[in-house]
Amino acid sequence: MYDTVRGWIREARHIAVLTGAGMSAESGVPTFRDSQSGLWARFDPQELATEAAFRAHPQRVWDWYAHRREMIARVAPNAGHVALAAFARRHPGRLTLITQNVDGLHQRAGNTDALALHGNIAEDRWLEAPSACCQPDTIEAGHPPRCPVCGNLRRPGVVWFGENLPAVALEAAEHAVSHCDLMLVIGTSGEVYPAAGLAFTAHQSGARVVIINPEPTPLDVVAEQCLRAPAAVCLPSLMA
Ligand code: BV8
Repeated sequence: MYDTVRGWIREARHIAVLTGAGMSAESGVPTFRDSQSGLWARFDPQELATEAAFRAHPQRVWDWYAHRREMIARVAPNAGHVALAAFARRHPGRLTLITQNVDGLHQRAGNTDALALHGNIAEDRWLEAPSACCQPDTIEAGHPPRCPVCGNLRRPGVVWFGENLPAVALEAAEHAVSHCDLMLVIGTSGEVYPAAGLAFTAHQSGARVVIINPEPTPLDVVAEQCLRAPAAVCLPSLMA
């Protein structure tokens, strides 16, 4: 099975890769499926990762992201991130990396052109459209920080549930999966759309789909091969 997939990778003209939280699991970043640790055990990410939650409880949501940022600042890309970045470097233009992850680990490993469908947790932006008074150098610290003149809040630069994905990244991802001959779907439960839909688009466009995930997912129906293995364990040999 591994030799078959290795052969498909060797022959592929263009490979599209979609990654999810499982890609960062071996870096020590808990996945969304994992029960939230400690303080956050009683909150459901799908409740917290929304604009409504932020407007209703700005401090709680801000502190949840601050907690996740501190944890992500302490971790490093794993062997899986490194293997994908090394392949992309050795074969310029042959691999398009699409990620649902907001942890920036693919970018830190070297995939600086990764299509970050759900944004980046390290970035902030204004909650309301900024006025002339909303200047980066006068932001008042706080939980969340705000404009001292009009009170406009800073919010994490991620895509919340119910928000549209960045159109440029999504279009580039749709294009990549419609024109690839192989798609690797790594470490995602395949439950969040429109990202999960990319696997179906690849399949309908005639690409082979390979899933790398220790567990079954709803996307398995379009997979020609499912490698039941952790990403950091199998990617280094697959992408060699
Ligand atoms: C949208 C950033 C158009 C934030 C994230 C009602 C109203 C509005 C929208 C909807 C609605 N009903 C449905 C929707 C669509 C909704 C959606 O899909 N909901 C789901 C829950 C049904 N989608 C949206 O809202 C999207 N926007 O549709 O806009 C629109 C606009 C208005 C109105 C309607 C539609 C926006 C979705 C983006 C949300 N933001 N992240 C933040 O991070 O705080 S999503 C977030 O959760 C992650 O980014 C990621 O995408 C997702 C978690 O999924 P996974 O990455 O797959 O991770 P998970 O933990 O689930 O699974 C890990 C997997 O790894 C497991 O399978 C496990 O087995 C595996 N694994 C574990 N260890 C390893 C491993 N694999 C390999 N190796 C290992 N070692």
